[in-house]
Amino acid sequence: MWIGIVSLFPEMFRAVMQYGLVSRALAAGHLDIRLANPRDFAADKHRTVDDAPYGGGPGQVMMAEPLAQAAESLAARTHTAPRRIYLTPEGRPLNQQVVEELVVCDSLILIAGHYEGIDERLRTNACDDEVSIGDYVLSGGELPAMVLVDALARRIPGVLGNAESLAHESFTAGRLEGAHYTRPRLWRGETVPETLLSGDHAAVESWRARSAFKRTYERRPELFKGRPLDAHETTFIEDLQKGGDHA
Ligand code: 6GU
Repeated sequence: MWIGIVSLFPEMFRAVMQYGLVSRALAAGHLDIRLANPRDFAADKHRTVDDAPYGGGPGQVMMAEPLAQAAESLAARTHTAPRRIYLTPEGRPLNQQVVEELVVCDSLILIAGHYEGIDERLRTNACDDEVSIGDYVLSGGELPAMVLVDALARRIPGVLGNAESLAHESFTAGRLEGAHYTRPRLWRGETVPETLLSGDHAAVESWRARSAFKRTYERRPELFKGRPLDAHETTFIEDLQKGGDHA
């Protein structure tokens, strides 16, 4: 997957590009990330990229032309027409479904805005999509762009080693993950659930399913909406309501 990013602070992206999963995806050639700074496309010697809003009011607005040129310089470096995404709190909320939808794109351009926003004409003419990472306001689109890059990278085929870590994971199956434990067996007086030490694979699987179900039921019951419960899950709920959970 090819991702171009338009940002006034391209150095911020080192944070994701030099560490962890994204850096591995880059090194293995599963992912290619290119950056362009709209300041390099400013028309004046002060390299101005923002101006006062027409009609007055506080704050500054990012000018359309430097952003458009930065995005176009990136698009010229890829072979497929990239889907252009503006990161904004007014965008559609990012969730795993949106990630799955975007990861099938060959190329993306992510546009990170600053100040009070970007000129509306860029949004309507040079963006295909708008994405938000939640109902709170950040000072710029860089962190949201990094969030999206990370979520995408781990869904690119070949990036995650262990297929199981995907299959069992939160939201892939429409639920949260359950509890995990590792050594030592006794930590500060607290032990590990017996079933996990039993070596009984069927019992372990069942324990994990219950643990995941319990967590989802207690914290995010709305995730079950639109998905009928199976017989096991119905029994889990009855157990939980009786206070007799085992996970
Ligand atoms: Cl995508 N941008 C900004 N500036 N703030 C946000 C956001 C995006 N998503 C949530 N808050």
